[in-house]
Amino acid sequence: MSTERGGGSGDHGDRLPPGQRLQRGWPVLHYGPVPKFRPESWEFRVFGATADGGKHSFDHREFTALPYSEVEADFHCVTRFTMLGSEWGGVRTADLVAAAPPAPEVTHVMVWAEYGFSSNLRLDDFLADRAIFATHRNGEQLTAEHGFPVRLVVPQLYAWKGPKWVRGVEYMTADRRGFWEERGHHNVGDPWREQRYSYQEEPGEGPEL
Ligand SMILES: Nc1nc2c(c(=O)[nH]1)N[C@H]1C(S)=C(S)[C@@H](COP(=O)(O)O)O[C@H]1N2
Ligand SMILES: [Mo]
Repeated sequence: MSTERGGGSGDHGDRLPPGQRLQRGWPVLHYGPVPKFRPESWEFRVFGATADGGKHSFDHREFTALPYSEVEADFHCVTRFTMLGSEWGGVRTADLVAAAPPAPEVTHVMVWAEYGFSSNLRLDDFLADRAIFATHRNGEQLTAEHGFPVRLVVPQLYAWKGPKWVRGVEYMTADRRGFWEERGHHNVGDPWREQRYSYQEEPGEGPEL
């Protein structure tokens, strides 16, 4: 007789989305090389449909002067590992947006990272309470492999929706697919609905492929 529940989720079952398993430690996962951080030329740009029609740019000192917050959240990778209970420190997306507001017509954002990596999000998902441009995890500065100096964490979506080495946000008045969303991954990416692949998309969940 076995008392184990499906997926071997143990007593964390209620925090494990379907098809995920617990991971101890924090794997490194990305496409391409780890970029080198150059503090003199680094800037975080906010562009596209901004409220004032202009581009906003923060150098590293200006970015780190934005309000600092901490949020507790889990991390779900579409390759099926879940890391529970990290404390992420950094700039909440809401605080960045307050510093560089979007036009009222904005419905989606594209978050841009080094080497042209990108991920698209609905504005509501991007502005979720615990969505944060993380610079720290559990009190320690992010390492280069995990996205130093800044990576996005959107806890209610699969982790590919959180680019590492973020360099900017584009405000959009219509949806457009990012890097993985163009390459077979679901446009929305809700792990609780197991939205892993683009073929699972229902009408209205993503732009045509
Ligand atoms: N710039 C960039 N960010 C990225 C990726 C990538 O390939 N490039 N991969 C994503 C994926 S698929 C995952 S699961 C997480 C992994 O983050 P980690 O390496 O810190 O665990 O980063 C996301 N952010
Ligand atoms: Mo992933």
